[in-house]
Amino acid sequence: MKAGLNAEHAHVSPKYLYDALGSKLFEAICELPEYYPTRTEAGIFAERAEAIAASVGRGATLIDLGAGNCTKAAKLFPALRPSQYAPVDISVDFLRDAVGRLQMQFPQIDMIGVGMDFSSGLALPEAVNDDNRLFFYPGSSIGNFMPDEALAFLRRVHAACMHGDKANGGILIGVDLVKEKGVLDLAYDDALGVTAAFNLNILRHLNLLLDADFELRAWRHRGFFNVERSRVEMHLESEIDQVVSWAGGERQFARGERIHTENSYKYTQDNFIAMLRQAGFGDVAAWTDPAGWFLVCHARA
Ligand code: AVJ
Repeated sequence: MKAGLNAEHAHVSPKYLYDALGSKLFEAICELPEYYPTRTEAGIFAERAEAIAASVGRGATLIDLGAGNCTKAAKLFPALRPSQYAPVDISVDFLRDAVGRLQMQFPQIDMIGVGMDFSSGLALPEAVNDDNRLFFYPGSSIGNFMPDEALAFLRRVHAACMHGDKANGGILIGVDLVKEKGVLDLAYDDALGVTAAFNLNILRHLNLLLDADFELRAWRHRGFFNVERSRVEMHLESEIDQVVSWAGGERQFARGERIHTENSYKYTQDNFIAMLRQAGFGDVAAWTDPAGWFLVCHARA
C-alpha cells in the first residue's frame, strides 16, 4: 500500500474503499438514480429467473463469491433450489449473521459460510461439495480486475469446477457493458456526491491504517469513463501543493496530481463471452436488460 502511494503515479487498491463506512456508502451508491448497475442486474435476475434456472439446473452447489449480506443469491433460491449454499467473503462475522438468518428461512438448503479472501485462490473447505458447483459472481465485481487478471481469475474458477477428472457445474456472472460515455460518467460522479464521499473515504481509512495525515478537504473526487481503455477510473486529485506523511514515510503531491483508486472495466457482450471461452468454459447462455446496459452469463464448465 505504501509502495503504491510512493509510485510515480500514486495508486491504492480499491479494496481499501470498503471499511465499515465505505461499505455503507457503497450501499447508498446502489440507491442512486445515476448508478444503474445494481438495479439493472436485479431486473435481469427477476425477469429471467426461470430461464436462468433452466440453464443452470436445480440442486447445484451454489458458491457465492463476495456474498456480503447474501441477499442477491437468496433471491435466486426459489428458482434455482440449490442443494448447498456456500457464501464466501473476507468479512466472516458479517457472513455468520447473514447465514444464520437465511438458514431459518431456507431450512432445506445446506449452508456453509466460508471466510476467505478468494482473490488469492479458490481452495474451498472439504465441506463444500465438489459436484455440480455453480460459482455466483454478480455485480460486475470482475470489472475491478485488469483484463489479464480477470482471465486468470476465470481460469481459477474453471479449475475449481473439476469433479474428479471431469469438469462440471459452471459460473453465473454479471458484468457491466460498454455504453455512452455520458451515462458512465454520471454513474461514477453523481449529483449528490455519494461516490465522491465513497472515494474520499479511502483517505480516512488510510489515515487509520497507516497513521497517515491525509487532509480530506484538500482532495477532490474524479470519476470518468476512459473510452480508449474501456474502463471507468476513479482518482483523488490534490487541490493544493501538499506533503502527506504516514508511519515510516511521506510524499509531496503537487496541485492537480492524482491518486488512482479504482478501475471498473466495461466489456462488450462478445468480448466478455470470448473471455469466458478462453478461460475454458463451454456453452454460454446470456441475458441482458432491454437497453443492453448489463449482461448476465451462465457459462458451463
Ligand atoms: C463494486 C466494483 C462493481 O465498479 O461499479 C461503484 C464499485 N465504484 N461506484 C463498480 C463502485 C464506484 C463497483 N463494483
